Amino acid sequence: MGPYTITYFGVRGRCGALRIMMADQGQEWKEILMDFADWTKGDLKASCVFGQLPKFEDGGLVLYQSNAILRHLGRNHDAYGKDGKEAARIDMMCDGVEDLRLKYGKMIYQEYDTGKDQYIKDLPNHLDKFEAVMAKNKTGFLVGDKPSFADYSLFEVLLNHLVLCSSCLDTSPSLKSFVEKMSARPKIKAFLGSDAYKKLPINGNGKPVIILNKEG
Ligand code: GTS
Repeated sequence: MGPYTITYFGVRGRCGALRIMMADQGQEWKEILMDFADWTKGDLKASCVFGQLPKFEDGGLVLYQSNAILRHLGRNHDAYGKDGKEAARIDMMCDGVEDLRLKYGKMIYQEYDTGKDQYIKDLPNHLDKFEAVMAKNKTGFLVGDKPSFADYSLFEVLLNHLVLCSSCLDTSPSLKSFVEKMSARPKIKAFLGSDAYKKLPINGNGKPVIILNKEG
């Protein structure tokens, strides 16, 4: 498998979970960072199946759609459950994370100024579902006893939510412990501390705005 290549814009965005998963799996990959101005005038868009990035290459295999790429990594790196039943539940949880990711994206890109406060107010209602599954499984992962691609996706979306609202996991003890344990996995810790990760904004529009202090 591999070498892998990601072509994407200079944001974490829809490659955040992929990158964390590859880092944790000890998989190296190459990045082609696409400038948005070049994207709009170039031929790359026309060559992409859905006219969008990320584009992912695994040798001669070319994939689009971030969740399809996550599933591919799940199959390549034994992170797709131990049998068909676990795989089906992992798919279900990944789709649940996608629903949350879409709500988050809508708020960030379309309603940040008018909808952020209500979004944060409603958040426990969404996080409760993941908290219940995580608490019931008791292994520290959503399904089975090791991280699946759905765990990497959930982890990344929770990291983004913690930037939006640092107390958002205070009423979700299983999710809080999940984030702490995933963050402490040595390869994830190294990746999250790397310049390659830190230099990239979460989203393309610079939101959420981080207020560091009263003057900032
Ligand atoms: N469902 C797709 C996925 O999950 O990969 C969505 C991909 C997508 O929306 N890509 C955006 C894009 O290519 C960039 S981002 O929203 O992921 O940051 N936009 C440029 C365009 O021309 O549509």
